Amino acid sequence: MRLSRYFLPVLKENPAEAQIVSHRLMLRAGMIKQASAGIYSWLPLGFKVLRKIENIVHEEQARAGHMAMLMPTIQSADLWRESGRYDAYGEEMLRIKDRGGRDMLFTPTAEELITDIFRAHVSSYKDLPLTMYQIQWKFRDEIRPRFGVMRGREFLMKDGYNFDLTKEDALHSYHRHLVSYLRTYERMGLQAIPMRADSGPIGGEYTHEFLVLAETGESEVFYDSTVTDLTFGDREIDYDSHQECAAIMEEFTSRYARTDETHDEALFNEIPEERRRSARGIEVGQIFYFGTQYSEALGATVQVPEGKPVPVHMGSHGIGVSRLMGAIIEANHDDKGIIWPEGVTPYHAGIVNLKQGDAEADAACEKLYKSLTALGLEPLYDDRNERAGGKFATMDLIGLPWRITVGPRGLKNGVVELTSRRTGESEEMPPNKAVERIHQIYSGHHATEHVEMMAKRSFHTYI
Ligand code: 5CA
Repeated sequence: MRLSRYFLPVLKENPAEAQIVSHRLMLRAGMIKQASAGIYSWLPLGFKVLRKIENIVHEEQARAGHMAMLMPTIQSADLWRESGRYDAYGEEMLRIKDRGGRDMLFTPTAEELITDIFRAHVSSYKDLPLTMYQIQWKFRDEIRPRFGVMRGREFLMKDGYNFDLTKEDALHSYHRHLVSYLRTYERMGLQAIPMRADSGPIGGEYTHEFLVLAETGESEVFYDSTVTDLTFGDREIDYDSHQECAAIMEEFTSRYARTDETHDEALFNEIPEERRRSARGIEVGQIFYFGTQYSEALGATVQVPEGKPVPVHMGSHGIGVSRLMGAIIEANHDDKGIIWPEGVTPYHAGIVNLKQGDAEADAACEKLYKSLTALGLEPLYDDRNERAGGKFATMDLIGLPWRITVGPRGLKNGVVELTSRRTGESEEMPPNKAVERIHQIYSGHHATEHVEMMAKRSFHTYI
């Protein structure tokens, strides 16, 4: 992409309405524009990052054996009356009437609709286990939408639903989700800690929230400081193994880590004092096991070899896809702007031409652009007729992790400059070396990883 043709409405001034840094930076970097309270348009740069986040979610869901599908945003109230949640959900639900006077609603979550699909098509225990998910817009009429995409009214959520024959199988699904979420967040450069939480209007006996520690987080959390030493890394795991998933669950949830809703002061005080922490966190996901609550209400049963049909055990699992963008920025920025982790960066590298119009500099930039593109990478080339300071400020603000600076002086010596946005360190090298380095850096994050993974798991495909 060439910046001269890109739609990047960068703001010079700090927008007064933004109270936290991620909201401020997303507005300043021209990523989003508010349409009305808690409802945003996603401009090209913001949309690109949103797609990157979605892709990581899709890839990790596929790895865990879950199928992607898509349900409508507008649903009939009838199903929600059957489950009893039409009245129970309260003011957060946006209720709509169609021209025939029928009660409709904009989905805040989709347990009812997925259960309806299940009961229409699944009748035998042989079709279990089954896990499907979607990434779809949700609407919750929050009293206080704030902090930009962090607490929106319209927001993008990954919501997944599992159907199992027994409680034991459903707990395996719960553990499998926990493991896949750990991987998902780490690939986005985030440490999200699973914490015992309260189930709220979704209901159910088991639930964990995933929290990214940040001063601007809306949740108050309490934890044993040793939980922050845990990382999942690139270990291989067999998602079909109950045992392996349960062991990871145990490893990541046995230490004290709770949100304020479930906080237990007496238990907390059993941790040595120097390890007790209270902090703020951003909730980027939540997993639930709720047994047969919805399947009984909606009649989602399966025939078993002996006896009467039995209600299936269910769970649901959410990731705040649009909220994640705010969380990633809260955790990765400095006073000049955003610093994207490589896994979600909108463009892999910026190319800054210090002297646009200089034949040699222009030619070197074009060559870099073509070489990077040929390797499957996406460069963003600042080919505008602007002074160097302005170009650097834009690159720093939009936060691409790597910048190649090209100028006539360096080219005389056969070099360009490669700069890391995170450390600020620069190194001079020949252009082809810079291309090689960037290629190397991203090879671990490359799409082929997904292709290889899909080839290994043959029992379903997604998209
Ligand atoms: N049905 C379940 C799981 S599929 C569910 O709705 N869970 S939830 O209520 O916890 O939402 C899932 C995730 O969506 C949350 O962890 C949070 O990251 C995100 N989320 C919830 N409300 C908002 C909001 N108003 N703005 C942005 N993200 C939100």
